[in-house]
Amino acid sequence: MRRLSAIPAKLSQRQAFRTMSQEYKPDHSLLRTQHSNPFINPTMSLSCNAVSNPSFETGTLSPWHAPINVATITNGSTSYSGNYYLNLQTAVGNRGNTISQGLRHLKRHTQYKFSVQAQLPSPSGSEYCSVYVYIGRNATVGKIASAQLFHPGEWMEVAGNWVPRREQDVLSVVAACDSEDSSVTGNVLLDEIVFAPVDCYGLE
Ligand SMILES: [Ca+2]
Repeated sequence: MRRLSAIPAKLSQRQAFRTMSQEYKPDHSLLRTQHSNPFINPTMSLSCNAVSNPSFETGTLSPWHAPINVATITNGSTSYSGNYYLNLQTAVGNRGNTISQGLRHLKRHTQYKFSVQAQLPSPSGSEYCSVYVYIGRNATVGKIASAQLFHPGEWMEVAGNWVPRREQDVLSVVAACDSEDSSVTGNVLLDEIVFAPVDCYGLE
């Protein structure tokens, strides 16, 4: 008798849960504020970030382009997010090396936010290194962000804003290091490169 009476009780709990599930509608405005970092929400990252292989988690450089033998994808606990990061060697004469990739389906007249995590590996033979980011062919006209890195072993966000003028364009990230001995090359670590409309961050 007890078992018979228990079964309807369980059924009614299930029915109640089903009803609650059907009535539950996620609040997307809440989702945006809570997940301001698009990497916390994989769905948002896919729909928002215009950058492919943004955190180098494929373990390869593609579809980023770089000069031969200066861009190394590394696996280790140093990474800012995921398992991999990019180790970009800078050029002699205190000059920069660049990674770039073509972006598609950009929304014109829409405010985008760019950010990249950058770090000087320790030890560093350079006085400081810098990161410079631009869109298109002209590094001056297309400048999005720049920053100087002074403190080895710390990830630092380099961020800026941009309004795309074309649906397709090229994103370039340059790393250069400054040393008294200009024959020395430096290294800058890069990870989690995001270029996404600001409304994806819940900033609108
Ligand atoms: Ca990563």
